[in-house]
Amino acid sequence: MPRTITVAAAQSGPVNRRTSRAEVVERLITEMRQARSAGCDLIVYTECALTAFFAHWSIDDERELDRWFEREMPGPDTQPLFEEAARLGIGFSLGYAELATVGGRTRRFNTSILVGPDGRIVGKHRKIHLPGHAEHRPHNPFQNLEKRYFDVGDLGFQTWDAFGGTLGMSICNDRRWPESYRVLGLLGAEMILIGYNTPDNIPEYPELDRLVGFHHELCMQAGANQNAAWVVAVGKAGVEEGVSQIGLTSIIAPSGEIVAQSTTLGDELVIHTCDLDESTRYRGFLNLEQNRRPEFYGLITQQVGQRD
Ligand code: CDV
Repeated sequence: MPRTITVAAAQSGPVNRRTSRAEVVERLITEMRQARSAGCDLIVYTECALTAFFAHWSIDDERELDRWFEREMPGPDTQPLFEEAARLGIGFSLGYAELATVGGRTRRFNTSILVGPDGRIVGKHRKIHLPGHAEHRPHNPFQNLEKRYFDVGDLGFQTWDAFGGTLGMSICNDRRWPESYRVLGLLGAEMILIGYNTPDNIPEYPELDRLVGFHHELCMQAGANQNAAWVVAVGKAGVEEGVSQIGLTSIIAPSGEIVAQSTTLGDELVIHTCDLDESTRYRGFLNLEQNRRPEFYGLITQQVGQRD
């Protein structure tokens, strides 16, 4: 029996900072219906898909900051997305800013969830690698204040049995780190879902502007191939609140090849039928089960600790 997932990577065009959650959810539902009509089993939305990416500007007032976060999922504005998914029988992955109470403390996470075709939450990832800075940099044309607005994710990397396979999630900057894919690979991930907000320039590193798209693809193609997994990477695109974002929403096979990619800087569905047995074949080629050496990881951590 072939094990396939037809997946729609739902690239998002810009979201205005004044656009309400309800309006964005309407937009996501439209894409969900299109994906289902195209035979998709799963639609993947981007990082912080419900709002403009507010880490790009400075917010001093805590109560104002909280307005960008979801206190419950689903909440009143997002419930229709869950209901429509269950009605259509399609799963989804959604990135959002999460306000949570952990150990009696209020925490803010950059989160994504995986939802099954019955509309129930299957899994949750909280972003671990937070880029940017904590202090406002008034001379920059835009900020990346993720280090101020978010706590480091406390759930580690996990996989879930869903859609006939084993799936994992990462969020944006997580994709630049080999350990994200490696841990997911060791946990058996056959498909890794990633949402991102990636500007096409970083104010402090103008010399890297020409390499932004290349680095985006390089880390994901390597991560996919070295860990025998499909990677579905979904971006914000176009100019949002003065910040130009790359798009380049991509579906990458375990061979490392990009098999489908967006061609616009707006809302666009990138669709591909992914054969999970390709992941099995590449695991065999790498002899991943035998040749991976998790017993060395503790040793490496120890050695790095000693050097520090
Ligand atoms: N949202 C992100 O994590 N963005 C980073 C940018 C700031 C470099 C990224 O890794 O794409």
